[in-house]
Amino acid sequence: MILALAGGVGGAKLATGLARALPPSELMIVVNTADDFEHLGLHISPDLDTVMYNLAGVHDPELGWGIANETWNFMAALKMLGGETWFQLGDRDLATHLERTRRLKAGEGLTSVTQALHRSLGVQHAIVPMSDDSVRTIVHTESGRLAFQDYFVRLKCEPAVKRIEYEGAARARPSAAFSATLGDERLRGIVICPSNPFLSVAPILAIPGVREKLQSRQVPVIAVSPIVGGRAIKGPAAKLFQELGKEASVTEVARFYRGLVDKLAIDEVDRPSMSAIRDLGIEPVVARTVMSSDADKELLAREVVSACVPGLS
Ligand code: FO1
Repeated sequence: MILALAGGVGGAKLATGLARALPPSELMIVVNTADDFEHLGLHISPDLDTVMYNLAGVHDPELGWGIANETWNFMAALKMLGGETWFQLGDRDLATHLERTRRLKAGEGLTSVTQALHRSLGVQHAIVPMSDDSVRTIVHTESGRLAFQDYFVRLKCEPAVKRIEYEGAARARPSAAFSATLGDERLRGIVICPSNPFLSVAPILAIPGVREKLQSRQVPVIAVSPIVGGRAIKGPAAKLFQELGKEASVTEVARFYRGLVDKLAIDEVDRPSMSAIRDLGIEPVVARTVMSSDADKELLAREVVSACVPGLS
């Protein structure tokens, strides 16, 4: 079994590739939930939904989030009423948030709600939240303390970031399925998707016991760099590295994951950084890390799985 840690659009792309390469019994995808928030009375879980829509094949490939061929009548009506429209909720996507919120309010946990949504959309692979407890990313910026979606969507990642906090992480427990996978004797490798290290992966690692469990496992851990040739494939990763006083490079990604990963998949253009990565005790694996098509996603998934467990994919 392979455990994948994912968040954001890069995470959803590799998760899709992994789901194409491995049967449901051999893959567990654990997703960041620190981007979750309450909005218009609804519980929104952007990363869980992005992975779910991608695996269900209904995602919007242009936006990277939401559902393809979406309609926006709800947003237009809300705008007419003078409501809050900075966070776009499509009509079909809205149903997901309504149903999730209804079930959570009725007392179900986030893992159970997520499973029910997956069943309805025909997703067979296991995608679970990192935790059923509330963890919220707070971004401390030049303009003050910002809730994650305020920073990310409303302010378009413009304020310079000084520090990032994962509120609630210290009290959170990994979801039962995540915990069980970490202790599962069938676990053969761990893949950290090309998700934003600070925004998508760090919240997962901030849950007490997770980093230690990952480190003490006797299975290979491979991360895929979200930085290619000094730039982020999507999103603010490069900007964040710089604002936090680091260079946006695969070597800094390696430094971020030092002590946790055995291998780092980097793109062909980053070959010159191979020896610097090796000096950090991490084995670089050159792969095609930019995923445009489903075939790219599957190819990269097969490469990272076989770098972890030769012969499995
Ligand atoms: N991202 C945006 O940039 N603008 C939006 O209006 C927006 C709405 C949205 C609605 C539902 C959903 O599941 C995701 C949505 N996202 C939107 C994406 C999301 O905020 C980010 O991609 C993640 O939180 C970062 O991984």
